[in-house]
Amino acid sequence: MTILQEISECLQKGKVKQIKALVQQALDGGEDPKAILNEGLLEGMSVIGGRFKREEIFVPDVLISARTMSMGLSVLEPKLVEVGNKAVGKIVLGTVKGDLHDIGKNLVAMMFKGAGFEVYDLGVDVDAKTFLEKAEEVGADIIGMSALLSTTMPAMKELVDLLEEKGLRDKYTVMIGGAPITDEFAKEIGADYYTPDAASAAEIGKTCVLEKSV
Ligand code: B1M
Repeated sequence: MTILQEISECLQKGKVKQIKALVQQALDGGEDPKAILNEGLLEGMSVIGGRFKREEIFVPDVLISARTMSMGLSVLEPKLVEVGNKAVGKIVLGTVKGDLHDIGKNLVAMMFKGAGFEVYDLGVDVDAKTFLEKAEEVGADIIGMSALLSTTMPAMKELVDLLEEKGLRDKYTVMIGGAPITDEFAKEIGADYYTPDAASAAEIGKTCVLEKSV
């Protein structure tokens, strides 16, 4: 078994205590941090997602794997985030109201930090008003929302509507993502960008802010 497979297995089995040492061992052995993320941690979480869907495992099992994932990510974060000197811009980020999934959102935060952004992470279960208040307070360029449940996707539209209502729609770039989100949905609710993963979110965010500043 390769070390990346071991990491995936460790996450699937929810071995919270072992994961840090294993990720560190992989880094010390010269594995690419992105491979550790994609082929180790995310691969394991994808297996867990499939088992959860087929009802072979249940919420407590998923929670343990999610905690293991976060532990693994904490070792990986400094390697994934190589911040440049100059602040590119500011993003206010969170998971929408009613939704407690934060692993993807945390990855998005990491990638934006790595792209040189100041990241204001509001956590989970964030309503539209809170997103907007924070964005106004810090002078954000981007508001980023994550949703993992089909039932919480509509909460994204509430922010777009609130921005329209306050005459602030053009002030912010609205970016959205999460497993059930699509490009079509983004267009439908009037968000500026949907991206399928954290790395492309940061790339697009950076391009956007740099273009606006020219
Ligand atoms: Co939940 N859950 N969950 N869960 N969970 C899903 C999402 C589900 C698809 C599982 C399934 O049935 N197959 C399903 C949703 C079905 C649906 O609505 N379509 C589901 C369900 C039903 C539920 C509960 C309702 C279960 C219950 O209680 N009966 C409940 C809801 C709680 C709530 O939020 N109110 C629930 C609870 C949980 C746990 C708490 C146990 C745990 C979350 C722990 C945590 O996040 N701290 C959990 C988990 C872990 C999952 C799965 C297994 C994994 C999600 C994950 O972290 N993936 C998930 C199954 C799945 O997705 N296949 C599932 C890894 C993560 C890196 O991916 O977040 O998609 P993701 O992020 C990606 C991209 O989407 C993108 O970047 C990342 C990759 O680079 N991205 C963005 C994300 N946000 C972005 C924002 C952007 C741009 C890109 O711009 C701003």
